[in-house]
Amino acid sequence: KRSSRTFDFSSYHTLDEIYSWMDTLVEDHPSLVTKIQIGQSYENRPLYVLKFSTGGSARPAIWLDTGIHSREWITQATGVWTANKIAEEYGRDASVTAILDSMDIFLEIVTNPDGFAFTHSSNRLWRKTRSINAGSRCVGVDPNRNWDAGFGGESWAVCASSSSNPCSETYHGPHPHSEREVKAIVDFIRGHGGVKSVISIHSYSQMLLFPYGYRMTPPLSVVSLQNELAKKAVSDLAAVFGTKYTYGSIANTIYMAGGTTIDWAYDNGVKYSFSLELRDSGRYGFLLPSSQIVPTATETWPALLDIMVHVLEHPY
Ligand code: PAY
Ligand code: ZN
Repeated sequence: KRSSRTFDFSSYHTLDEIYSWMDTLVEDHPSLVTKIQIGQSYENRPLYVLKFSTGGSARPAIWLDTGIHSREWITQATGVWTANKIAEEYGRDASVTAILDSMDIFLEIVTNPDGFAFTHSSNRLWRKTRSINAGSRCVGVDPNRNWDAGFGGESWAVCASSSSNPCSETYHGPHPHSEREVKAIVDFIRGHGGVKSVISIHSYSQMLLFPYGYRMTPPLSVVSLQNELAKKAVSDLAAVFGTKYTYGSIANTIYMAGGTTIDWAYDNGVKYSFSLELRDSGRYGFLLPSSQIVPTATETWPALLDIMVHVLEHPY
């Protein structure tokens, strides 16, 4: 019989392997985990989300996504490990139990499945979606520039925000939410109505980021809170293996970027919106050796828990 536990968490897997593993996780934890489909990708692949819930109706929720940029393989791998961890720790770990006794967790592991399939078949370093751009030979839109928050903006004074050129790695797309993979999440979060935290997981750079990316000034009403929470999270992460993370707003910590996931979430009422940039800091970059999967996921876990517990303890 298949088992979610005998899966090799220390290897990188294909889309089919991850999708089939999701079914075994659901089989192994039928009263906790369900799989829902929130849409279809440009190439008609299903967009699956794991729902962790102990019942109730219209409970507040935490949204996690990994792999919106397909080449960031450590993130989908961390998503798999984290899904298994959540399922195994419910009823054992006090924090996970408390969180799931009053909130639901949604986790989209392969947020850009077309791109992910393409990183396996053709180009390991593909970042964008795989949508065809009218009038251009270049394929794909950057799904972390496609959200309706500071969309566009390549004309701003500070560079590296986003591009109107379909051949660019940071092409923002023809209009906000043009990408099905983005629109599916927008519709899901809007339709749900009770998402209190969005944590969007990228690699690499070892950072914990919060809004804004599209302007230099973070939201003043929450910036000290975000700084406090981020400080605790990165310190608990570092306590595991000594891995050092920096933290701050996207614009102040990495660069300006218009149209990002967490800026959209924050501007649409999700107070606890964070983005993680996992290992490493550049030696291997996107090609992080598989020997680092379990260590990376293991050290990220306490940081995720810090945010989730904070959300649980500060209802709004
Ligand atoms: O995490 O939202 C964030 C920050 C902005 C990211 C982006 O450019 O979309 C940062 C990059 C990413 O994870 O996509 C950083 C990596 C190293 C890159 O591709 O430059
Ligand atoms: Zn990314």
